[in-house]
Amino acid sequence: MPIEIVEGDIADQPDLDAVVNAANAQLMPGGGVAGALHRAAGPQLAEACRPLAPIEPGQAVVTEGFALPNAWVIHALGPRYGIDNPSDELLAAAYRNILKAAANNGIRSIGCPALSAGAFGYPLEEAARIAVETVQQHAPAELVFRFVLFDGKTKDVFSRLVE
Ligand code: AR6
Repeated sequence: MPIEIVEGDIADQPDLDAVVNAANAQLMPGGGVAGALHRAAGPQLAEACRPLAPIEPGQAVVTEGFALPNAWVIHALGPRYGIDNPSDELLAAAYRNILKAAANNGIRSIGCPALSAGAFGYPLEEAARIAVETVQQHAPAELVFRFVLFDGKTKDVFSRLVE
């Protein structure tokens, strides 16, 4: 299963079935990825999220994509580093639950940011290692999985791990 690594905006990946939101527990618009996706999807996304919240660290839930170019959004809650413990297991669980959500909804291609590596404070190298290892171990061969990373440094760290 080839993992794709690109530098870009998670809200601008029109060729994929689903994008992953680095959500908060309330599934509401926030900063970072959640802000970008809710802005691009429009207010219907928050309405669709409301009955699904709150979620626990490591969980993932699915909604439509509304005004996004993607049919689906998989909302995953990463751990707040050092606060939601054990952070490494919860981060791996989030990626496994993204893959489960994809399988349950017939999703064949996914764009995904670096969960927990922004506002939630996870050290980049560690967050990237868990992300890449978990996806490599658990993604089915036919799934397209694209890490969409916001800056060159993050992209370089992920690229090195995938090689
Ligand atoms: N596209 C791709 N990656 C992005 C984008 C984007 N448009 N914007 C930021 N990143 P974060 P978290 C990168 O903070 O750490 C929110 O406020 C960013 O540089 O979005 O899981 C929520 O409401 C970083 O590498 O997610 C939650 O409260 C990575 O995406 C909280 O932040 C994740 O950054 C979630 O924190």
